[in-house]
This record gives sequence, structure tokens and C-alpha cells, in this order.
Amino acid sequence: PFEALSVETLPKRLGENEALGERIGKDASRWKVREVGDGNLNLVFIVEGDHSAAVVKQALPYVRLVGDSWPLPLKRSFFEYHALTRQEARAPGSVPAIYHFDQAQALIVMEYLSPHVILRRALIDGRELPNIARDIGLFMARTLFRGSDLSMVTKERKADLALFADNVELCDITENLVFSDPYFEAEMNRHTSPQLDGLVAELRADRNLKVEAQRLKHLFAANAETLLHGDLHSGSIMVTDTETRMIDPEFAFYGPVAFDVGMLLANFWMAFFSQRGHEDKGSRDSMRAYLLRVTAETWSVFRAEFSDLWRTERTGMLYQKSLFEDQGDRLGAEQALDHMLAGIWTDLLGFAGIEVHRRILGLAHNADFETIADADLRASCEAKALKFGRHIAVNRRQIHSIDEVNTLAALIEQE
Ligand code: SR1
Ligand code: MG
Repeated sequence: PFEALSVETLPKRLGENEALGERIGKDASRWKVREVGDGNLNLVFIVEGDHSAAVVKQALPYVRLVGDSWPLPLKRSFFEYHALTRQEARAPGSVPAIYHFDQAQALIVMEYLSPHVILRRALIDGRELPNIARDIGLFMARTLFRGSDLSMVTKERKADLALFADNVELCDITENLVFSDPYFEAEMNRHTSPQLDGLVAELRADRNLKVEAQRLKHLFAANAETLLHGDLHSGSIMVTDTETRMIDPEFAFYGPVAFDVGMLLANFWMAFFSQRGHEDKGSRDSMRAYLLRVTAETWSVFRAEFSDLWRTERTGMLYQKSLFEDQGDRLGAEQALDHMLAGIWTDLLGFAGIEVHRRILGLAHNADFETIADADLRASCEAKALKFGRHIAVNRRQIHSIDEVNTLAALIEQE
């Protein structure tokens, strides 16, 4: 039966696994174990032995953030494992290596990434990382293209879709926490700045915004386009100055391409709006400019790589080459690509706006804002982010370039 690990029980339980012993160190009694999980859902341990170190991630039968009053199935670990293996195949080197998976114990033993830190932490600290836009843009384009009917054998994609369709409880979290709860007085909501009460009431009375959020929820739930990471925010990415790895795809399921891209860009924009709150040790002008460059570069890398894959790897049943290039109609294939990218762009703005809102109004907040000690300053950063989120979600069909969005972000930030 399932048993949650502890610092004390882990060496005994995993030390019996020969392959792990070989890798970490044969004498498990010498393993040093720390529990480091600070996420919303799981236990995470770092295990250091005589040979090397590893990370052990174990799902709990409930939501760690809330407690056992909110049960959550252990099978999320199964989906995380299968998402990691697909991401590694589609974007090699972008996720941690897996050493061991135990479905019954809902645990994954994986590569210990060191000296990596969580990207969100690095951005709060004002670190300008040179490679994140390229690395994340490539990761998204490769996993999202290669997990879709543009690339996969459709029989395999449909079987995979059925497999991940069972990740229903984690989809349910997103469907409620991201798309609905922020827009009414849901029980689990908590905005921590009472200074925002007026604006929050305005947003909850904003018919256009609520209709848009529901249209996006519909898209999220009904458009099973590709295998998503499902929770691609800056807390799901680990970095050094030169390396970037995506972690934690337990929310993986088949959904719209634009969801991952929108959630990710939203987290860069939130980092941007929170910088004013982290200026106690010096100006963040350069960091703000950097973050806007990162959003533009990420989108541009994504577009370029997605387009390249479209031209070179379109082996699936969608927009078959036999309809276009094979008949000498390269322009037709380009036209279809433009349409798809235009759709992704419009939808990602919606998902981004909604993601910004839920991180301020809903249950699961962001350290970017939460670590701002001065309550008025925090509320002012959050208010600007909320206005920005509303604007891009509601006006997404009228916004045509990332430069436009970034100009708007800079204008709101300076208000
Ligand atoms: C109850 S889970 C809250 C949030 O944490 C995860 O990281 C997801 O973002 C989820 O929405
Ligand atoms: Mg997570």
C-alpha cells in the first residue's frame, strides 16, 4: 500500500533498489536526505549519497497546500512520468533524467539539478539569464508541435489522448482555479491586499471579461490539440546562467497549444510588474527591460521553431503535404501556418490575461508579488498586473504584435 515517505524512512525504502544504490551510493544508511518541497501539491526530497545525488518526488493523496480536506489522486505521478518521457523524446535535454518510477508509491526518482534554481526565484532576485527565451521557446515549439496531429501518427495520438484524459482531477483544478474562481467570490479565493477590493469588485462585475474567461475555459477543455505541460509557469522551470530545464508536468493533458505559451508569458509579465516591489536594493530598470525582451524573444523563437517544424516535420494527418507541397503549392502550406500561428497568438493573450488574474485573485499565488514586504507597494504592483491582464484578455483579437503588448505593459507599469 501507499506510504508517504519521510526523511527517516526514505533510505530504507529506496535503498533496497539496487540500481538506485549503484547510482546514489550503496550504503543507504549514509544517505543524507532533506525535504525541500515548497510547491502546492507534493513531497520533494534531495538525497545525497557517496556517489551522487538524486531528487525524489512523491505525490500525496491530497493537496499539500490545503491539507487532507482536499483529496487528490496519486495517479498524477503516473501522468508526470509519462509526460516527462514524451518531453524528453520531443525536446531532448529539456527535462530532468528519470532514474526510477514507482507507480504504486506515486514516486519518481530523477536527476538532481545543481546548481540550478527555480526561475521564479532568479527573476525575483533580479538575475538576467541569457538563454531562457531561446530554451523555453524551443521547448514549447518542439513539445507542442511534436505532440499534435501535425506530427504524430494519429492512431498513437488518439491512444495517448485517451491515456491522458484520465488526468481529470488536475484538469478540474485548472478549470476551476484558473478560469472560474477568480471571477466570483469562490470559497478558496484569497487576495491578500485589501487595497484591491474596489478593483476586484470591478473585475468580478465585468461582463466582457467573464464571458472571455469562459470562452477560454471552453477552449481549454474542448480543444485537445496537443500534449501540454499543463502548468508551465516560472516555478516549473529550473535554471543556471546557461541551462534551462522544465520540471513538474503533472498537469499534462491534451489541450490547446496556446495554453502553455500563454501561461508562460503571463509569468514573465507578472515578474515584470512585480519588479517595482523588489527595488529595495537598487533600481530594476534594466531587469524590467530584460523581461520585456524575454517575452518578445520567447514568442519569436517559438514562432520560428514551430514554423521550421511545420516546413520540415509535418508528417501527421493535419495539412498533409500531399495537399500542398507535393502539388507545388508551398504558399498554401505557408498560408495554413500563418492561420495557425495567428490563432495561437490570439488565444495565448487570453490565457495569459486569465493566468495573471488567478495568481492575484485565486487560491494559488505567486512569490513574485507575495514576497513584496510593503503592503501598499505590493497592492500597487498587483493592481497594475490585474489591469494589464484584463486588457489583453478582453482585447486579444485587436492586438497584433508582442511589441504592442509590451508597450502597453510599460505604460501601465509607469502609471
Ligand atoms: C491546488 S493546486 C494550485 C496550483 O498549483 C499548481 O502549481 C497549479 O498551478 C495549480 O493551479
Ligand atoms: Mg507544480
